[in-house]
Amino acid sequence: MSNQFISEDHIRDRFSKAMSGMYQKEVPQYGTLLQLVREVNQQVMAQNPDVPEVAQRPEELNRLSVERHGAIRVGSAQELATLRQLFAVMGMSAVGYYDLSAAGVPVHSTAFRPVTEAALQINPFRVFTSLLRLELIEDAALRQQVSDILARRDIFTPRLRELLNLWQQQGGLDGAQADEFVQQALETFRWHHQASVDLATYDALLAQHRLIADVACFRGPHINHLTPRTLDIDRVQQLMPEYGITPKETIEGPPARRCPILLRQTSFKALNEAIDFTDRKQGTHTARFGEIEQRGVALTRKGRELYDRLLREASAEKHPDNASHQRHLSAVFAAFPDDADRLRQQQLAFYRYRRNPQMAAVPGEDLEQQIARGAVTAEPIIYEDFLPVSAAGIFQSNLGNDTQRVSSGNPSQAAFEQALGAAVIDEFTLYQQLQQDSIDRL
Ligand code: OOG
Ligand code: NI
Repeated sequence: MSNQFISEDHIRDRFSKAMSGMYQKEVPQYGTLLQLVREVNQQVMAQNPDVPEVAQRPEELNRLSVERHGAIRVGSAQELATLRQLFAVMGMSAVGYYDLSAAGVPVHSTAFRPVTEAALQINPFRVFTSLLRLELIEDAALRQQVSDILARRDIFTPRLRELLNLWQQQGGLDGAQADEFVQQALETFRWHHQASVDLATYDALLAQHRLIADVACFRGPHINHLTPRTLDIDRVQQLMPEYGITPKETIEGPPARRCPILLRQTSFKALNEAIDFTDRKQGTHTARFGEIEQRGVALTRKGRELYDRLLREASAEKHPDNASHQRHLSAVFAAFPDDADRLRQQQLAFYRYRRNPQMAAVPGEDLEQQIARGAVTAEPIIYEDFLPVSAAGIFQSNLGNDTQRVSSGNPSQAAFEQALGAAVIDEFTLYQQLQQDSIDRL
């Protein structure tokens, strides 16, 4: 029986491709961005055959061409909890907790993503998922209105709910059911030209916070961006205007380095799209954009503390244009070691260790001695998660400069997990485990 089931990884692969197809149709500028990223990735690989992202692992090439992340924002605990089940069908678990209220955005978030090495290799598709924090809306009447609107909608199709039950009963989905699941799941992420409220309600929520209007005024949590992975984000940022795309002013995250760390991101500005309201009035809504990312090595807690400290230090000085922002960042990040030996020896970053089959092991040698002799290689473990300060920067650039900020609530991982119906996985534990597994295999 169970061998008729399609693996979770392949359902995820189909879903991420279907989602990318849908988003290219809905937002043609995203298709242009994909084309630009493909061209730049090809140039980088042609000019620099030993670019670390691919030279060390040819199988990374498959990953690079399918890799995407996306983001959605939901309004209630029930919606979040059902999403957890939906993503479980595709082998995606909630990893990490991100408090965005610290940056004036009334949400907290997690990333649904695959967690095993094998699953990440097939397709690392992730969905950054935010839950509106109604308690941060100060106006009590408005808070009640939003919660009433949200209580009236169902963001999942009836057939999707049936398929989720079937998956639970059977322990999997066969080929036809998997295809149907992908189609039904896609409906949750689709754009709606029609709002579920009248224009006056939309305007009132917009005035409270743009994000509240985005979450509450539509039938579903439209996917608001998709993000391919590039091998040269500085080049793509520079080329965007030539392709008719307006980039966000600055690239988020660490500066360019010889050994890339964590995650660098930039996006194009959200489009202003025509909306029909329930009172037949016309208006517009600004939500959907495109983004690119470049990923580097995952940092240990110690490395992450250093990153956070340097980023804070750098933020004391504002540089609105990207070139001077990057120069300033590079100067501050001179304090972050930039060679693999020091990153490893100071336990700042995670590595995957492999034995060189051509060289014999020498008894009594420690790991660093084996690496120095070339008997063991250390390759960076790629960071698969997100960065709250960068995420806030992406949110802000798409909410417009007139955005009202909410007072920063306390981060509340416990409340988030209660809504989710499960604990989120700690990302550091995952990377530590991958590194340890590779050491054990030596
Ligand atoms: C999510 C923004 C965060 C990222 O890549 O950091 C994000 C959103 O705008 O809903 O996607
Ligand atoms: Ni993103």
